[in-house]
Amino acid sequence: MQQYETYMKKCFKLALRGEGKTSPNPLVGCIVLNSKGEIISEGFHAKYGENHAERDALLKITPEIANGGTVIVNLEPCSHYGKTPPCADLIIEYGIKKVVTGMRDVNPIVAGNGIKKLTDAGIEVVEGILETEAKKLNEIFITNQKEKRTFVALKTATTLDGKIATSTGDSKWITSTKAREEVRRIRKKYDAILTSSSTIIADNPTMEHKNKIILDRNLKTDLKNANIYKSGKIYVFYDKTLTPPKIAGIDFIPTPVKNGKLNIEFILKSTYELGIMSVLAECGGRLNGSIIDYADKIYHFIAPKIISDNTAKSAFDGKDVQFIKDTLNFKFDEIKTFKPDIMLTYYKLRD
Ligand code: AOF
Ligand code: ZN
Repeated sequence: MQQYETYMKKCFKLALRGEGKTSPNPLVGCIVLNSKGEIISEGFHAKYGENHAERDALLKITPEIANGGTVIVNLEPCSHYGKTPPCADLIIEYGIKKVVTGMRDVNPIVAGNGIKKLTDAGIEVVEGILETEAKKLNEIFITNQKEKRTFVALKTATTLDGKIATSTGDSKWITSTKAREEVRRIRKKYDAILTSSSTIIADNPTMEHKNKIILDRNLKTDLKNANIYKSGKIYVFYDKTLTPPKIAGIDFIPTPVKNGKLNIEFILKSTYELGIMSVLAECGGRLNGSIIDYADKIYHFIAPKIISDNTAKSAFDGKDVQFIKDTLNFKFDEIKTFKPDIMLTYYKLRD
């Protein structure tokens, strides 16, 4: 068992090499051991549409050397004809005698059928090795498959007293270079970043990314000159009663307005329909106060600074909570250090 966990961790590492490139498909890594228990191959799902991890690992070796061996993979091998034939069939053809998995596939066309195919062929299957970690690795894929919606992450960077800027709007820089480099790495995990007109107007950020979602209700950002519009595919959500200009490279999406705000539910439904499986929201307090209702995961950078001014801008704003029993509740996940700052990750506590 201990040995399987070590190998499973190696599968996670291999899987992560495809991070940011496999959407809407999962992150998968695979190791093959020969009958003596020695590693003879490894593989991973590198990019959407390319070979699955198991196929990638097995095609590097012959059935002769794999015969009687073990396949270790973080996701149940597939049983369907998709972009490639079923991985379960290839595993059987290669004479593998044992398969060790991290989690069952949540894709309904596979869900247990891969395991069944393998056991029907007389292969021993050991399931659920580091299952919690395996599920976390594919939290986006699981949310997409089970809930048919875009996974929503939110990033904020605050002082110890939860502020993102002083009362005059000064925010450069609350966190250190190291912390900001980590933000750039986090962005790559997501299909799109999401931000708002107020952030664009206040900070004129670039937010390097292949897909950018901008919430600009009144079309008041500088659509021609603001840095954010200079690269990537842009989606601008705006009040549907207005008429947007025609600008190459920008998709304007008319959006219903509710209580003076763009309807977030509509926006998140649209992102899913656009094939955007995950977003990272990086906004100011007001929008954060709305998005937080839909957020799955929060990356919260904290600098060891205190502003101590109730007119300074808060990371989350706009709710009217009278009692502690009415707060939004979360579950802490991990703490990482980016000296001198820390990054706290937490998840929405769902009932
Ligand atoms: C992957 N990579 O390594 C594994 C996957 O679109 P297709 O035909 O490639 O099939 C995608 C499904 O295959 C995916 O939803 C998941 O259920 C299963 N396993 N997919 O992209 C992999 N092992
Ligand atoms: Zn497969």
